[in-house]
Amino acid sequence: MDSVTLADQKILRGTGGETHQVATGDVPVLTTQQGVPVADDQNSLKAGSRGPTLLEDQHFREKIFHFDHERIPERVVHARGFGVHGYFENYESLADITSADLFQRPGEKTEVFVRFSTVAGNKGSADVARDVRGFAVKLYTKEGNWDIVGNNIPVFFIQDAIKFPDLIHAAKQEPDRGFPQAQTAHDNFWDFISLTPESINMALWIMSDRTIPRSFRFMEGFGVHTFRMINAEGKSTFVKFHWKPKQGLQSVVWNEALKLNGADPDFHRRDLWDAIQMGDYPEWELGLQLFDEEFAEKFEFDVLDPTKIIPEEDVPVRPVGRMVLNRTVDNFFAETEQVAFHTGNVVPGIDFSNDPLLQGRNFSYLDTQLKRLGSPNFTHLPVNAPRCPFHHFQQDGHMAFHNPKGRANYEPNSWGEQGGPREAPEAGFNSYPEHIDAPKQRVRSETFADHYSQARQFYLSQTEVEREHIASAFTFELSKVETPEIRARVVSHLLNVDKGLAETVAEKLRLKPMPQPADAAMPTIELKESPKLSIILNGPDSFKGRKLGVLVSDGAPIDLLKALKSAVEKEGAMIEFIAPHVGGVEADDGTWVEAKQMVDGGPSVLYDAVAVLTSPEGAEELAKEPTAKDFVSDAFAHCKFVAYSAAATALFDAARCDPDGGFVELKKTGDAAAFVKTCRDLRFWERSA
Ligand code: HDD
Repeated sequence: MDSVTLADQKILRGTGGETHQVATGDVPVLTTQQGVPVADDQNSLKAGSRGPTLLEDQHFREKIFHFDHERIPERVVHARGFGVHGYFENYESLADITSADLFQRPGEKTEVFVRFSTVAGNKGSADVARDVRGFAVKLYTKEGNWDIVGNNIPVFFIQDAIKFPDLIHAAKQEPDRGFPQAQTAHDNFWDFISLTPESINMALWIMSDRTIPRSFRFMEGFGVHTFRMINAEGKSTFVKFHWKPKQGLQSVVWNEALKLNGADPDFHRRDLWDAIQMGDYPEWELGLQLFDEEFAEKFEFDVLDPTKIIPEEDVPVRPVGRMVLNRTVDNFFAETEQVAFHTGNVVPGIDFSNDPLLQGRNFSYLDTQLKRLGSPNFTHLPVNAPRCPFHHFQQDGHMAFHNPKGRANYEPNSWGEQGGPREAPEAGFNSYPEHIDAPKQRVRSETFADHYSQARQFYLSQTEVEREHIASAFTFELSKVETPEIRARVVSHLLNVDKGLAETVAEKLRLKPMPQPADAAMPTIELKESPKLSIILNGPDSFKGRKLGVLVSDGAPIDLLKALKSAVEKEGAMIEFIAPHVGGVEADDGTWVEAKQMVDGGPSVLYDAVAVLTSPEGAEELAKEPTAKDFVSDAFAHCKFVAYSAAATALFDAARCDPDGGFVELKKTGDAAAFVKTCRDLRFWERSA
């Protein structure tokens, strides 16, 4: 419904003083769900002005009835998510590899819907929890919907889907107490991990900064499993899917994450919303790692094992198209809540591998949608419906919108052209006819048995700073584990990954005595480092899409302020002013500078870099504000770059910050552009050394 402005309305006062906004002109009339015009939406029907409410009040009853049923079950995992629309654009024809229609024509655009999510937290939890991020993409192709239901980490905790309920039970709130919410720093989670050696590679990934991304825009996505691509001749090529952000990779630091969750629990969704509203559309390239049976045979690990990667240095990622996210939803519930992804949704030309986790997922997703959305007709909801024509004989059920016309609702039938849709043996979806001749058994393949080598490779591929963060994350999480035996068991696994890492964690925990290394089915092998696994080594080459927060006071130097604003905007970045009063400040030439945030509500954790532009009197005022001091000392602690006008040093003194190489004094307007260039490095990591 269009918004109603006061000018459109006639306002009447009821006898109790309540406001009646009465429809006039083009403003639509409020109706019941049956379309009956409503005369009074302020008062229920009563016997007399003070009498009991009457049962015959149909409008009241319908309104309350509907309200009582507004909630649907939240997703059992990935409950907290944020969805947006966009498109995928194909670079070149991939007809030699796959017959999938969307990859046939260069420049072809396919509509997409993407839902990013956290895994463990409930719907109302905070965005920057340490957690894996879901990265689910629905591609509405001309031959049906294809869902790549991935994560921002290319490996998973478990090898067989039968363990998924145990993993998730252990990760979510403990059942007797109902907490902790949205965090893995508790006994049950680490108990499960320490008893499940196959999860150790993933444990290294989740203790890295990958699980505290700066934004959805700055993280990779992965299909995780090996899939197949099948071409028109029926030839199969194995494939792993990658989404590479053109914005580069970026994460926050842990102390920042803790503060962010208080300052803005919606930090990630707000970031994506703001970027799209401003026309700064995030982009990812779809990359394929393509390989054949021969490679699969000789690779050190089983390509069906979802706890392993194939290093990009071994099989390069081939960019085949780009995805642009350019439209926010019209309605969160209708789209983000009701969207239903399913790994089983593939199109002709794409097929599954025998990865046991993928096979299990293919069973789970349909089931969960029925529970959550309440009807097998969830595909009729606009966000889930294919954009291409569809014809089938599935009918009836709750909320059926698409029951076909005509007499035939079965197949085969002899009704000729009126008899409805028919099969397409060639063009239709055909499974790859893989030959299988094997005994039925409950076993784990021996080719899945090496649980530590890739964990070691991941750890050694990180920069020094990132390794420290991993050690600190393990220490933090295990410090919240109350049972010493569980802490020791985790460290016993780390001993098989890297002795130095295990010793650092043990020391920080004051764990004594040092446990023995965990029993391993296979010795850890030395793999070559893979620089692509580091976030810092794959950061952006510009400050574009990032945000500078400028703390200003009355008397702020207007020339520097303007120079900074123009340099930031020239880079394609955002700038926000933070002031002691949200109304703004008066700059040194009398110009009024509007603030976006009051300093209490705009801590420096919300920004990628900060500046302090003030006058001597202004700095003195700021120095009395605890939140202004925190603004500076947090930026310092989080290794952010800081620009400042000379007077700001009084605030730095009050905040006990010693300006170092990451502090840039703006002496003249020309220094602003140089500062923004410095910010391309995102952090002054030397400070953390
Ligand atoms: Fe899953 C949701 C990703 C393993 C069962 N999963 C869900 C979502 C993502 C993933 C991104 C949210 C989709 C959305 O935004 O609506 N899941 C993964 C990845 C996995 C994985 C990358 C491992 C590689 N999942 C996995 C297993 C099972 C499930 C092994 C069960 C056997 N996942 C579900 C589910 C969910 C789900 C219960 C909950 C809500 C939903 O499906 O729609 O069916």
